[in-house]
Amino acid sequence: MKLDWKAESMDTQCPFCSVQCKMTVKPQPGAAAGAMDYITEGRMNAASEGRLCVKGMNAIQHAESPERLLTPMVKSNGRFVRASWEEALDRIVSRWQAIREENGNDAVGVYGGGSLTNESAYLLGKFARIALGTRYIDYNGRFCMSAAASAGVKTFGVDRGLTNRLDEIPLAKCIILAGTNIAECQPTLMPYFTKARDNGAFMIVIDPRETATAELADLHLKVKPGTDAVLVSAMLKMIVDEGWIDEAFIRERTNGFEHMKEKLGELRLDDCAKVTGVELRDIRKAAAAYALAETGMIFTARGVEQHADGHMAVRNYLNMALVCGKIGREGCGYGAVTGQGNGQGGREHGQKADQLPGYRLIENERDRAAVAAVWGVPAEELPGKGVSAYEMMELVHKRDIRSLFVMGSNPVVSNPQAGFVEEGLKRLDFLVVADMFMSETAAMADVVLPVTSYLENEGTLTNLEGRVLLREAGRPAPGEARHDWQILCELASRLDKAPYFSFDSAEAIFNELRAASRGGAADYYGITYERLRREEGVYWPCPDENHPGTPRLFADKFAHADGRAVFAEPVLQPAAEQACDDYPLILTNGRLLPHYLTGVQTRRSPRLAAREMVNSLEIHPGTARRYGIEDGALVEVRSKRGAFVVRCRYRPDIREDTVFSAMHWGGMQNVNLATNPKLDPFCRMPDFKASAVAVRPL
Ligand SMILES: Nc1nc2c(c(=O)[nH]1)N[C@H]1C(S)=C(S)[C@@H](COP(=O)(O)OP(=O)(O)OC[C@H]3O[C@@H](n4cnc5c(=O)[nH]c(N)nc54)[C@H](O)[C@@H]3O)O[C@H]1N2
Ligand SMILES: Nc1nc2c(c(=O)[nH]1)N[C@H]1C(S)=C(S)[C@@H](COP(=O)(O)OP(=O)(O)OC[C@H]3O[C@@H](n4cnc5c(=O)[nH]c(N)nc54)[C@H](O)[C@@H]3O)O[C@H]1N2
Ligand code: SF4
Ligand SMILES: [Mo]
Repeated sequence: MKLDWKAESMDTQCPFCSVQCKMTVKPQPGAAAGAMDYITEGRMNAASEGRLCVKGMNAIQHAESPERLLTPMVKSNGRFVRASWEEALDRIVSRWQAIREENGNDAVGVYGGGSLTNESAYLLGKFARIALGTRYIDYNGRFCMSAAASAGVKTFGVDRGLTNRLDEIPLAKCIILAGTNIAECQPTLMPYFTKARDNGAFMIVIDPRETATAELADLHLKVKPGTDAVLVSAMLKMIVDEGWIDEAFIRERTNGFEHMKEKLGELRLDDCAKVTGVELRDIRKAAAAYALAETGMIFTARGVEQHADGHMAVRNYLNMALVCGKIGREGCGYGAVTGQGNGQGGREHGQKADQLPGYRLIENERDRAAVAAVWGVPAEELPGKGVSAYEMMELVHKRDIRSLFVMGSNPVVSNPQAGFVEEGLKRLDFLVVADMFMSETAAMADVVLPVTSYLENEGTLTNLEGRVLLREAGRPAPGEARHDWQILCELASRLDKAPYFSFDSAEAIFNELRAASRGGAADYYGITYERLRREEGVYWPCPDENHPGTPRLFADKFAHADGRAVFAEPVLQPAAEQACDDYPLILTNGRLLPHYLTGVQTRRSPRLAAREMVNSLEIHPGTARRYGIEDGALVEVRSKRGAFVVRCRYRPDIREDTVFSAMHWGGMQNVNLATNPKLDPFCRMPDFKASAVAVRPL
């Protein structure tokens, strides 16, 4: 359905975070004759309840930006020139064919993103495996909640962001918000938490900084970055030693408690206080408040997860939920607060190195056979497992990967140790980027393909609750921009794989996705566009069209074969890089309210950009003075990997041993020039959030 964009209101969904607020964009006569303005209003729906934050309200500005890419761009003698789609696609395919003939199929890698719709993410996975026949595909979600995802799979047997509905949050009597800054990152969810507090919930925030979210807290544990796993071990020990546990729940619904308890015996609480920088008295207060409350919920996000032990840190938080029996019943649960608009769906349908649609595993014979049957290929033809996002960058650097196809990410800014990544990308024989804008990564490409935005590109996205939503977007594509999935179909057809990619709508792709996910952990089979329109969203798993969907997980059993959840061994030592004489401070990083990820979109939205024009370093005034740094001074922040340059901003409420910078800028302001690429052994998440650094005034 195409709309007369200039005359009619249009319903769509915010292009940014995982809440996926529904919105209506309304045209208004502009100030100048014949000009058009648009206002964006929130639309009633179960997650955002009609609210929008400042990013959603202003998203229209980047979609309308004069910087939108309108034609394919091809590099010639180091400069971009406009090209027709024919030229651009032919050039890509002929270069790929040459590279594959010379170096094998695995010489072409694919790098996706969590902003892509389910349809595009699904098709990108199929494209890598069927059209290119490469094992190398991964996506930016590896940097996002991969630690929580792998932890959920190990502990519960399945990973879905929230185990319960958002509207149960006000029923919780104690809430732990660990490394999650909801007030800036999912602002429209804040009323659920203020309601809980108004209902008498005890609120615990665990963060090295006093964030806007921490203003909610009855108790704020100002943890040292990278030490959550140990902090939680201390809480667990107190809970177990005091007998504040749910014995019946442990007996009937879990495995591994005794082993965990035994390991806790080795923990020395005094050491925990030293390691985490949190006083034992406060740790005990938090443990008691959560364990003794009638109901309770735990939420984690990137502050806990983006570490070399992020997987175990999350598993330890899940240990807390299990030991207290606070999961699977009303007002209880766990939430990995997913990040990107389709961070959840993007991790379910095959963009990940080890994964096939429906959360199936590419190394599992039955899973391979099921998906190969839907795709109509012999299972042996599907490539095996590849490597994680950052490890792909290492292969790029080594020139094992000669060409990269990036769809929906800006990896040169968002990868750890960004200097090394940039060096690698320069060594590629051929870089292709599909984007709406000339991002930092696109600027390095040989061919850039213009794609449609949330106003133009219809498709489904799965929000942080695991609720599948249909984004209806009816505006015609600007210029010659195309949908991501259309580009994949065009390329596949030129690679002689047209029969596997003959889709004429997002809905047609979704119908194949439904079949491919059928019987998998993330089963979408019962979800149809028609249902999504009627019901405004369906929670997976939903195995057939008469199934109501699954708002609350684990009510009777967990997803492991025996129906039980599994305790993890508690962590006794942090894995993070430690401060030393040369690098005496710990750098952590994260987000600011008005910007989104590497800022490609929000820096092009004048009203958002105006709120934070440049990056800065948050530093405690006491610490700053020790290094002779005045408020507002330009500083260099250096780690073993590299340095970035920003102005500093005094922040009396940050830990004195910690500095913080945002991730929304590239170039010399890029915090990732200094971050640590050490990977978590379970999920291959880089150690983004704790790097030893030195800060000096310039
Ligand atoms: N405004 C805005 N909203 C966004 C995004 C955005 O870019 N901008 N991005 C979206 C995406 S993709 C994501 S993944 C989410 C991210 O959402 P969050 O994870 O909430 O965001 P961050 O700011 O990265 O990190 C959260 C907090 O972790 C704290 N922290 C740092 N180190 C540690 C630690 O070791 N332990 C603990 N407990 N806390 C620590 C930081 O101080 C920070 O306040 O937000 C989504 N929403
Ligand atoms: N230091 C540090 N680094 C981090 C993090 C951190 O907390 N600290 N967080 C990590 C996390 S959680 C994440 S999610 C990553 C994200 O980092 P990136 O993957 O780099 O994410 P974006 O900046 O959103 O880049 C997405 C690009 O895709 C484009 N785009 C948007 N929508 C679409 C679409 O529908 N199709 C196509 N083809 N393109 C589109 C945008 O214009 C933009 O250029 O960064 C990670 N890096
Ligand atoms: S950024 Fe997130 S909270 Fe804000 S309007 Fe968009 S989806 Fe909603
Ligand atoms: Mo993310």
